[in-house]
Amino acid sequence: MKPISRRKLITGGLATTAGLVGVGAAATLIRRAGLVPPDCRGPYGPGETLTYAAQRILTRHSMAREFSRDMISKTPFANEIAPPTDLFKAHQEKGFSDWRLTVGGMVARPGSFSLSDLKSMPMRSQITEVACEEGWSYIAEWIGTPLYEVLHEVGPLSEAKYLAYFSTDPNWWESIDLTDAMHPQTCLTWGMNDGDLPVPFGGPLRMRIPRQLGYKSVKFITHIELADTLKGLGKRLGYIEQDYAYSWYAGM
Ligand SMILES: Nc1nc2c(c(=O)[nH]1)N[C@H]1C(S)=C(S)[C@@H](COP(=O)(O)O)O[C@H]1N2
Ligand SMILES: [Mo]
Repeated sequence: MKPISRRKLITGGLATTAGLVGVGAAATLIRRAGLVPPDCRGPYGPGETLTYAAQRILTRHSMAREFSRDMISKTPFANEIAPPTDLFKAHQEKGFSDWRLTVGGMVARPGSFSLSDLKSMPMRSQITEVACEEGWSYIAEWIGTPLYEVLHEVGPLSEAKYLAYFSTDPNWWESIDLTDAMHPQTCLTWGMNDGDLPVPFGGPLRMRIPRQLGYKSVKFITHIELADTLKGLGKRLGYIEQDYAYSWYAGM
């Protein structure tokens, strides 16, 4: 007998629910359970909902694979990045001593953290893979502050559902839900392979989300915003107004 795939199981489950309680009620249930990704029009929108719902139900607490030290890539490949702005260059000249990460939006205590503030919190080192949607990948050791440590400092309000993160590069920002934000492997990364995080790899501060594709791991992080909706946060996060066709949820 062929084993039933996880995806089929979920498809079947959602369809059965719809059959039992009616399409409208099922849609409400699915939405209430937080299973609709924000770039999708609704529970029955295209594949995105299925992928997201399946991962949320089956893998909420699962971990991205961590590798042994001998599997660290000898020549990690840094994707091309936008030329640094004058402001970034000024920070670079000062060894990033004035770099701040600000955290605002739906939090009880908005905060501003220097790199040394972040480094004084409990840290995590993990050997994980960066996988680009274009097909290449590499493995490196990433050292940083788990995002949940920072969230603990600022106190997310109970209405907060999403977390958007912004960089000095205005074209690159992303968002995740609070499940991924609180995940133990989601880290504000400042070190790589036993050294400071090099600028081509996102130094001085990069969001690493090893459970999702490379484009969610935004480099040069300066600001984090918590919100109950992604509408109105900006062009990239409007439902179908994304600049490019990447899906919002990029779980792997
Ligand atoms: N600020 C910024 N972050 C970014 C990018 C970028 O161009 N600018 N590229 C993204 C993409 S598409 C990928 S696949 C990874 C690549 O990571 P790497 O340069 O460490 O290989 O970074 C992501 N983060
Ligand atoms: Mo990418």
